[in-house]
Amino acid sequence: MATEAFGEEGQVKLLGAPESPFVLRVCIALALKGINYQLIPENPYNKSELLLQSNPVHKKVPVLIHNGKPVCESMIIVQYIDEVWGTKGPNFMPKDPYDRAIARFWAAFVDDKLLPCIRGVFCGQGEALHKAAEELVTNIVLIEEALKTSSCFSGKPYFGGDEIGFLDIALGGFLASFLKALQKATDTVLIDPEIMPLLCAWIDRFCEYDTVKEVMPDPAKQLEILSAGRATYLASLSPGN
Ligand SMILES: N[C@@H](CCC(=O)N[C@@H](CS)C(=O)NCC(=O)O)C(=O)O
Ligand SMILES: *[C@@H]1O[C@H](CO)[C@@H](O)[C@H](O)[C@H]1NC(C)=O
Repeated sequence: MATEAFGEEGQVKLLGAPESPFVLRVCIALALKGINYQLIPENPYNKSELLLQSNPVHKKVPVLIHNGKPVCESMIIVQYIDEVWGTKGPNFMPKDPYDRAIARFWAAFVDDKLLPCIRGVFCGQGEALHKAAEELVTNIVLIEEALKTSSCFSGKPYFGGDEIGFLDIALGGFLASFLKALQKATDTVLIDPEIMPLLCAWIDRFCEYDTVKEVMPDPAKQLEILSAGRATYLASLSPGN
C-alpha cells in the first residue's frame, strides 16, 4: 500500500526522475518542506498517458499532481510548494519585496540565458560545443559577480540568505549535479574554481546540506543517463536518420 503518498499533505505525485535538473528542483523543494510523495519516472521516448493528460501543453516533466490536480513548470511548482506548505520548512521566497524581485530575476536568468548555453553544450560537437561552453562560462561568471557585489547575496551562505531559497533551488538543480556530469561527458570545464570561487564554495555548501544530499542523483548514474541521452541525440543527426 502506498500509504506514504497520502499523508496529511494530501496525495502528492511527481512525474519525472531527479536525474532531470528540472525535476531535481522539485525534489529539493519537497524534501526541504518534508513532504512525502510518490515519484513516477517517465520515459522521454514513450510518455505515459498520465503525463500527456497532465501537461498537454508542453508534455514535459516535472509535473506535480496534488490531490489529482496537475501543476507544470519546475519553478512554478517550487513556488506552489512554498505557498501550499508555507508553514513547513524554510520559506523559499525572501521576505523583502526587493530581495524577492532579485531572486526571481536571477532564476529567470538561469532558464533564459544559462539553459540555451547548456543545451548548446549538450547538443554540440567541435567548434559549436566550445563556443557554447565559452558562452555558458561567461554567463555563469555573471552570477559569480552578483554573489560578490549584490547586497542580497554577498556574505551570506545561500542565495536565500541563511537558508536555501528560490534561487538556490533554481540554480542547484543544474550547477550542483547536472553540469558536473556535463563537464565529464563533453570534456569541458564549465565550473571553474579559478574564476568562480564564491559559486564553487556555494555549490559545496549546497551539496553538503543534509536534506539536499538525500535527493541529489548519484553522479555515476547521472553521467550514464546524460551520456546516453547525448549519444542518442548525436546519432539522430547522422545521415541515414
Ligand atoms: N521549462 C520546463 C522545462 C522542463 C523540461 O525541459 N523537461 C525535460 C526533461 S529534462 C523533458 O520533459 N523533456 C521531454 C521532451 O522534451 O520531450 C520546466 O522548468 O519544468
Ligand atoms: C510504451 O509504454 C507503454 C506503457 O506505458 C507500453 O505498454 C508500451 O509497450 C511502450 N511502448 C514502447 C514502444 O516501448
